[in-house]
Amino acid sequence: MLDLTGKNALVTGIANNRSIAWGIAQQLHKAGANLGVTYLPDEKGRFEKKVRDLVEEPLKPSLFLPCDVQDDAQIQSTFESVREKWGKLDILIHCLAFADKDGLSGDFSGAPRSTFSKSLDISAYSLVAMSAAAKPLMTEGGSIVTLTYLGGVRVIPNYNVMGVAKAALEMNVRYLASELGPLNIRVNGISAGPIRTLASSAVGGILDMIHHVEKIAPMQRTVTQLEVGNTAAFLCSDLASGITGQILYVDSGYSIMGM
Ligand code: NAD
Ligand code: 0WE
Repeated sequence: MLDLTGKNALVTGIANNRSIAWGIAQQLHKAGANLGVTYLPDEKGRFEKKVRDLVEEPLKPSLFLPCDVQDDAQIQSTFESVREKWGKLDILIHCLAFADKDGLSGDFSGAPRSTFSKSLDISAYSLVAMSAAAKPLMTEGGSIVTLTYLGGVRVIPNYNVMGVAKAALEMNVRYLASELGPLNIRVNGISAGPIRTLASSAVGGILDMIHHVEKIAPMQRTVTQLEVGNTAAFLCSDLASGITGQILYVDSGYSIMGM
């Protein structure tokens, strides 16, 4: 049975009730995990309040921490808090990405250097930095799960710089899995089909992409945050004890189609 009782899980990437990370957090909670939640701090504290109001009642997280992954000090203090409060960490959910708008439309070759490096920093390097900080805390083994997209292995119009960031992220999964395997820490990615979220809705044409998936995918529909959450819970559980370094597609079968 899928059972995460006694496991401490740190979930990044919740922005609102449409976030994939929110679907994951709910399924980890349902499976009995003890949750910690991080949020991206902003000047007015709006994100903090929004995320706190969302998670507080249903999930009762025992940790609620600001963590901008562009800031090494915030990553360090996040995992220092985990060490103080929990002692050990079992599960890390990496569910965040960012590219400036000029990296998500127009000519791929037109992307500025700063857009490219910022997107790779937030969307790919952050998994390396967080895994390094989690490593000494995963003393009884562990599971690290990140979220990726088909645009990291095939060309999806306008995904542009994010596609390169996801390609780097997927290779990070393999190198990290290789390094951390001897410690019984597994590292995997979930490649989700398009879902309407804050990030995807800010992209022009997401609804057209969803309709395309509904036409082409074997299951003739998109996937939900809670379906992705179930797969994440599986990957974090002992049911997946032999799985590491993999990218698991949760996309209604879309990616198998050639025409
Ligand atoms: P979302 O907007 O709900 O989540 C993105 C999160 O990234 C937000 O919580 C935001 O605060 C966080 N973030 C951005 N910059 C950050 C920083 N510097 N430090 C810390 N956090 C930061 O959107 P989502 O669609 O749920 O995205 C979550 C993940 O799922 C991303 O990795 C995305 O690439 C991936 N994904 C999304 C889809 C989709 O169609 N929505 C499909 C496949 C994969
Ligand atoms: O990974 C993503 C979205 C990532 C994302 C979205 C935004 C919009 C707002 C990263 N950075 C930003 N920056 C912003 O300013 N997805 C998989 C969803 C997505 O985004 C696309 C897609 C799909 C699908 C962009 C172009 C084409 C398809």
